[in-house]
Amino acid sequence: MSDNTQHEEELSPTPGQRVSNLFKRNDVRRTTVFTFLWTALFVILGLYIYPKFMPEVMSVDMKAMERIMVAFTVISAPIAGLVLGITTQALTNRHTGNTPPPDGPAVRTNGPVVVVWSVVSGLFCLIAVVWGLVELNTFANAATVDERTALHVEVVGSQWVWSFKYPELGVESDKLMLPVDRPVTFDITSADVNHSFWPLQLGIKIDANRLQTTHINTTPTKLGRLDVKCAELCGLYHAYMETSGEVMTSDDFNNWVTSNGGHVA
Ligand SMILES: [Cu+2]
Repeated sequence: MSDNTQHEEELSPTPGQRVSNLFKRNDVRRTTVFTFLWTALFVILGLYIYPKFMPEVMSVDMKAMERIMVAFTVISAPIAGLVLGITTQALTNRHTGNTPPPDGPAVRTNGPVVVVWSVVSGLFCLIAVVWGLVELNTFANAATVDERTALHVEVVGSQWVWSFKYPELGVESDKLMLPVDRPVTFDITSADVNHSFWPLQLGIKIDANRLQTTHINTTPTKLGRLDVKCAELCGLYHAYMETSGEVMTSDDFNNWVTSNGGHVA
């Protein structure tokens, strides 16, 4: 071993020292504080504020959708927090004067830091994948209904309206009326171009294709207003291709059926 190598080994800091040296830098400390503040803000927004702006939860599917939105916002909060933390530090600490700005070693060459961010962001991705698969299973279970007892609704999308037919009850409507707590099987098709059937509060969405029937099941679990939109760009008035509906009690639903000329099974 040459004298030169020995000298370098004595000087080269351990990984722990490199991290603690990094945190002696004022800019790194400020960035860390900003990162924590931004992360906390996004965690609070994700947990308490965003769900208030989402459609009301009226089925198991929509509950799963809400959990996914909340979980993914919280998981991504530290990443957004770090980016905005660095940005805030850079924008609030402008260098003035004629001297060149102070510069330290680049963070990207700091081994421990690189390992930490790779492992941590890898873990976030893994959690997101596992969480997504678990919720997919929730959707699969919620979609399993007994089709003999389920209410059948035939949905037709056309430029630019939705129509709903209840074959067992002899009723047709341009509003989506459903009884609460009864499984529903939707049979969906299109009269012209491709559309996508999206009753927001039920947390389901499926293509409505010409010459083809797609199926999706769910069970409304809460009384209230439904909004139905088209989620596939389908022409000039796509944005206006929407209607409303209601999840009602079984008695109210039967009344609606009979008052519209249908018969209750
Ligand atoms: Cu459409």
